[in-house]
Amino acid sequence: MKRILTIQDISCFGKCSLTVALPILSAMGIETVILPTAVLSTHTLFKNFTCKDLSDQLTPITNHWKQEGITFDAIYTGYLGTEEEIDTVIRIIEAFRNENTLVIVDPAMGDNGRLYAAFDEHYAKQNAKLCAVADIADPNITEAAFLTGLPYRETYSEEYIRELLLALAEIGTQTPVLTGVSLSEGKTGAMGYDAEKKEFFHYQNDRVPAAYHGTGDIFSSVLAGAFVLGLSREAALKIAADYTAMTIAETLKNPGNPWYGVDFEKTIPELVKLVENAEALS
Ligand code: PXL
Repeated sequence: MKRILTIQDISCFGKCSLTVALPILSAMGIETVILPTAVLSTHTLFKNFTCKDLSDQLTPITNHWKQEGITFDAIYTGYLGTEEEIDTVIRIIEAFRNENTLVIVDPAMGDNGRLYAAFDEHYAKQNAKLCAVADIADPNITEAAFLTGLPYRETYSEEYIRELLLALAEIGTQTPVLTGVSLSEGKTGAMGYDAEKKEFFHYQNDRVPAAYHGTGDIFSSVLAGAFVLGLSREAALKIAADYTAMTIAETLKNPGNPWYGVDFEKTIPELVKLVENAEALS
């Protein structure tokens, strides 16, 4: 069984980061090791959330794993809180990486043209250092603009998306994947660039008319899982985008749907089928 280490916070309530990554990756048949960077009462879109930083635990925990000879097929990082934490995470990646380890970075820090309240441009620059060591990094357009210094555009052409992807590859990411990319009316999806082969690839599905918190974490977790399972880059984009769209559609069916996250739990059996079908085709 493949083994992945995922490094992100635990938002106890709110369906994001580790409470999404762990069930999704487990459902995909991957042994999932967690390294929690902080414990929050909720994610940061709630008011008055509590936060206990666990940064000082990261090195002792990973030192213990080293002593035990524990290794990983992949390392997947999500929301991180501080610049120092990013430095520590880069050191952990360096300590555990070998030539076969896949490193997947979701540089979660903003959306809709703005950084989340906790972050500034300096943090974004630091996040670019993490993306520089990634095999795959999957920012949204906002994050990509902050990572590369290119302007953020709400309406754009395919050329702009290609420009962002090339700039991300320039930073050092082997295969950048841009999320939330709409290249035609009523469609949304993702576009990637394989810097080694110099090839662009993309996948679009029908846009489900709703935006929910936590969907970026769902997309990234499935994308990470798909790459770890060895699916092709096209199949990885498709399964991540299709599952994310499915969870949003399922959430919309629920009249009392939660504003703080999506009902991804209901579609886990579909995820298992998507993985089985993709594996049978590859
Ligand atoms: O979904 C990304 C995320 C993860 N963790 C925390 C967050 C957010 C986004 O706001 O606040 C704590």
